[in-house]
Amino acid sequence: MDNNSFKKDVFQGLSAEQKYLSSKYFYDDKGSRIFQEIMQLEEYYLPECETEILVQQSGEILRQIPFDELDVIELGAGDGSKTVVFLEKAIQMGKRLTYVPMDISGDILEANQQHVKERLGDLPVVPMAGDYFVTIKELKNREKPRLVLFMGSNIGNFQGEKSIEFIRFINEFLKPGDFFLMGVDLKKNPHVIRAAYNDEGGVTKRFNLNLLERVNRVLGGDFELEAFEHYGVYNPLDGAALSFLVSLEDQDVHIDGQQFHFEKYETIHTEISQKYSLKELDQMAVKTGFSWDRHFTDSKGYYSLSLFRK
Ligand code: AVI
Repeated sequence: MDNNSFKKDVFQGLSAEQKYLSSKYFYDDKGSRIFQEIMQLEEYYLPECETEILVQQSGEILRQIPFDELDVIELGAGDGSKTVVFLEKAIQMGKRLTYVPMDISGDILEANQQHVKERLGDLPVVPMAGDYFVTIKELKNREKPRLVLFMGSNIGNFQGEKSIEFIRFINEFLKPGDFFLMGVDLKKNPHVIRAAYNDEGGVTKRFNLNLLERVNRVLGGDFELEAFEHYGVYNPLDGAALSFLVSLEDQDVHIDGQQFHFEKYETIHTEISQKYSLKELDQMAVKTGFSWDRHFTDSKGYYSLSLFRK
């Protein structure tokens, strides 16, 4: 991540009437490690639900996709540990796959390749490091049918209409008959959602505060971390789980010669994790140009792998 655009974004966010910092900046090395801890938390139910669906329903999902040959293109693929289950099932069913994992981090893609090699031997893998908005265009001329994967409820972190714009972008990349499979966290008992973003052990708090630590580390800021608190809230009216950092004092913070004032209890908005209903997902499919969709949910009905066909 280049420090100039980080600095520009931080200055812009902290100068706004409602202060904000983009959640994309959570994921430096330390933040990525804390996120791995979050994924292990009792309260953070999402990964377990997604894995359950992949283990139990990959066959059924793949039966909807009538192609013997397929490019499986995964956006934000990470280490691929969950996807392997899906790929393995596809191979067992006799599909001839090429797996194209995309991620901003080249290091994680190496781990991904290793993982896939151990489990699936000679499956052709074409890793692509970089921003997938850019790299995906390099695949335009490939002829095989496509299945794009976007797992982990990452769609929830897009602000407002940005989620629709993103899915439209995927739709435009696909050819008629191609598929898009997306992991989505569903609306449910608000207590369950609230707890997922306010774990007892304070891991989510560390995750959120690491943003300020990163500003201190990379941009030479002087945030006092003890003077800020994590606040996570879920609003059932619009399905948005929001995270904030709350200034516990009237205070000034300096970053590279620039001063930012915080009133006592002023907040910095740091993340949205949007939750959807299945009905909203149906509407989303239509709105973004897909002609068919079907949802595969876990046994508790907490989470969906939603399959859209162009
Ligand atoms: C990566 N993303 C889907 C997570 C989420 O649930 O929105 C990030 C996260 N933030 C706090 N806990 C987890």
